[in-house]
Amino acid sequence: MKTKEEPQRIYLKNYQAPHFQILSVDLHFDLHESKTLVRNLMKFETFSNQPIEFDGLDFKLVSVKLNQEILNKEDLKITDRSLTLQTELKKFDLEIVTEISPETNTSLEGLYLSRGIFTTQCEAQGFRKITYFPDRPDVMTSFHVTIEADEKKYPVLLSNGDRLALKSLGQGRHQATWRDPHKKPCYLFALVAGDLGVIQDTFTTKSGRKVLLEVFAAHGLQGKCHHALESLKKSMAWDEIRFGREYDLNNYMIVAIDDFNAGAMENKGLNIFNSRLVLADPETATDTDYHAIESVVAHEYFHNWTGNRITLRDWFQLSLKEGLTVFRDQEFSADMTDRGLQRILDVDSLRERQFSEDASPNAHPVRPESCLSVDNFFTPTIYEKGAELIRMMQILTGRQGFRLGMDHYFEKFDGQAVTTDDFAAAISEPNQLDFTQFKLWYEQPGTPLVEVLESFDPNRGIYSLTLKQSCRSMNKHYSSERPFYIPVLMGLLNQQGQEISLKNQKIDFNSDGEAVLHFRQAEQTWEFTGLKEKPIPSLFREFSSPINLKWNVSENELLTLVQYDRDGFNRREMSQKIYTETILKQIKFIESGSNESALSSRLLAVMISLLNDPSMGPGFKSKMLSLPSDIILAQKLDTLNAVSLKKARIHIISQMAKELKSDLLKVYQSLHQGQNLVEISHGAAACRELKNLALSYLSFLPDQQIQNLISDQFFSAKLMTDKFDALKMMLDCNHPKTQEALSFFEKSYSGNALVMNKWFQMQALSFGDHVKKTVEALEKHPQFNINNPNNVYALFRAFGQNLVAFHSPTEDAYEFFLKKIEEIDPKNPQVAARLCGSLNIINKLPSPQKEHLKSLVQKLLVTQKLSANSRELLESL
Ligand code: HT7
Ligand code: ZN
Repeated sequence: MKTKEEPQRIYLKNYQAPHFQILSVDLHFDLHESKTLVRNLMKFETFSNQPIEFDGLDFKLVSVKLNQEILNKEDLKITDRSLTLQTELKKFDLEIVTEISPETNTSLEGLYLSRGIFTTQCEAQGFRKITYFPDRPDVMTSFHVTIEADEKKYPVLLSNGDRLALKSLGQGRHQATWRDPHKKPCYLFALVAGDLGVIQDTFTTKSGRKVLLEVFAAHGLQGKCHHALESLKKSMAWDEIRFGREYDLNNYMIVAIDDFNAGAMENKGLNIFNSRLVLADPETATDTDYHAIESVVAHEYFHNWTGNRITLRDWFQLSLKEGLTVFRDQEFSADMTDRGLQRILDVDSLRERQFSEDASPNAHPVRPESCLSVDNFFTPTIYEKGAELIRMMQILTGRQGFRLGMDHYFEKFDGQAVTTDDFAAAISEPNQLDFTQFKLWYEQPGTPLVEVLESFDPNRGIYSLTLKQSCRSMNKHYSSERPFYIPVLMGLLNQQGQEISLKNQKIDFNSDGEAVLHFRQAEQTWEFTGLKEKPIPSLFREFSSPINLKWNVSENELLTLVQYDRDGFNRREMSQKIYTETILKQIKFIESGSNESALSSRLLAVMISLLNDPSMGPGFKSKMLSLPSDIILAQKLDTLNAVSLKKARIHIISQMAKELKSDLLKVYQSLHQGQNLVEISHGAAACRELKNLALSYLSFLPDQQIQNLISDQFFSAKLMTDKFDALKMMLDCNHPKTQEALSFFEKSYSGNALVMNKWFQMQALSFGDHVKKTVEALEKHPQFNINNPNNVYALFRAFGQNLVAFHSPTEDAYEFFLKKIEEIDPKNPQVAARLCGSLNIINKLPSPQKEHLKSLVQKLLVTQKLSANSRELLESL
């Protein structure tokens, strides 16, 4: 009988290096759906007599042998989560046999079955569901793997590294052996066995290694794998040029799996992907899907150096690999598409996902100090804010200096398990910078608020710019009181919008020649001399730091920046500032019962000139004209009143549509033709984005001509983007043909799970009415399966992210939503925990909604046996 052990909170400060080494591990899998036997032979060397602790969970222990002698289970300390061995031996072999049941593993961690394919997911702590092992990233070893399985059902048998042999064993079974020449932690172990189709290609590295590239998917889907394969080749070439990183194995495999908790996993040489991030063709994938596939394939590939060759000392260092690899994939996407547009996309995503988290009770530092569940570390803060910290380092060192630092990092730490401090030291050393204060970004949670104060002395021609910083930690375990080191990329414009040279000013320029203010104190002032008139500052160009800006500036100056700033990011940023202020003002009008409109004629005039500007590309134009999302707007509100927010948005868009109708129509009609209707390319995608934005604004007009344009686009679309966007518009504006179009879509794509998810998701995210009722009905749809993470994310998570519908006081959606968490949690804690994120906004809800949600959460915490994953996130609320 195993002792019961509750999950324990773990602390960074308690880290202890292992007192042993595993020289090699030999794993033998005898694969059967309901009863798989795993033989695990580890060669140990120890440096002390302390006991060795092995993690293990949810399997049956069959036997333990020490140097081939069977150990009695009574001689070992065994709990339901660990096994402890005490031995005096310094070098020994330990063989452990376990029995697992992949077919009943609904957690999708460890070894499980997805649509008849055996697959693994070991990050963060899934390996402990396969066998007893010190499941920690600083235990790196050489893996040798043997897989035995039914020859017919599982003709393809894959693991990491080089395949040494594939042979028949008779009686319908066969066996493959694999050896990974690189040492790795067990979270990077992978195994796949199934009847899979494959496409192949090769890539020759800069030193002449010919690498076989393979993308595997269920039979018949090979035609949808080409974009992923092309993306892989581009990533391999890019990493050689930009960071001098070359691939280090003879083959690189990607496998598409339908049941997968996250997006993809960077297992050494054998990446496992959620099929939604591999499969694409023009009729079923949107432009956004194509872009996501390219960037995630790149992300996983880049992990080969940032994560796999150099890995983590402990899970608190997760951002060492994730923040850095997100930064690398963002840079790759910038080079593959358009640098300015990519930055806008990345910052929008940061604001929506990470800023919301940082303002919530579940805020945490980029390097957290404690946790209950390691799985909860895979957050926008660790990933996206982590990437911003790397980007700030690059601003401080300049691009060349950053490359020197990266080269130094790879050289110094290759093959090791290290920390974010090691990384910062590696970047600072060749650049002779002191990152002591900068590292507070890793320790303090929260988004700093930077307040701008300006003054101009016309007699002396001196402009003074004062910046004040403050930061609130929403998490009681951390303080954010110490001032951050904030790099401010900036410029000054004269009142006509021309750039003023800063050459003779007393400020710093980084090695890329960009003016950068080193803002390190709570309050700091810079003086700019020799000026004839008050300049207009352009601050935080390229969004040089992840902060919120408080700047009381006239609409005139803002509009000058919108029209003339040479920094494209800030042009768009200032347009967002104006739209945000306009919608917030509209909310105030609505709540005070006024009929006034907050949309100024000056703003409308600028929008018309933007729409008609022939020098501006369609991609940038659509970013300049798009309104901030509800999630971003909610960050500026003390209280989220869903009804006023909806009314304000409808009012502003309807007004815009009315005033800009002919210009919007002209844009739509000029772009809704030719190659834009059939071509998959970044250029055509940008045209589609702009024309569909224009049409979506027009959709708010009660106008038969517009309604016809939308339904014509839907029924005649050749590409999924056009079909999807048109259907979304129909749903959002209660178009009379919405039901007909929904049924048509459903019939057309019935059986295609990835497209059906789009159908579920767009209904759950709809701006229209009665969303909760729709979600409840869709849950019973024959193609909805609550055990499939993509289905759950498409329907329930999307609903939770639909601020207006989810928090509408008449909908009473919370009880329904918490029931779903309760239902999913025992089957798949990771998926349930991802739903909890929607509740982070709790403190912005008006009474009595807030109290109602709080009491439902308390009820769930008290009465239910929740996983550590969900418990940790709900307890903070
Ligand atoms: N490193 C991968 C993380 C991941 C993951 C985390 C928790 C649960 C399931 C998971 N599957 C993959 C993804 C990445 O960042 O590349
Ligand atoms: Zn990653």
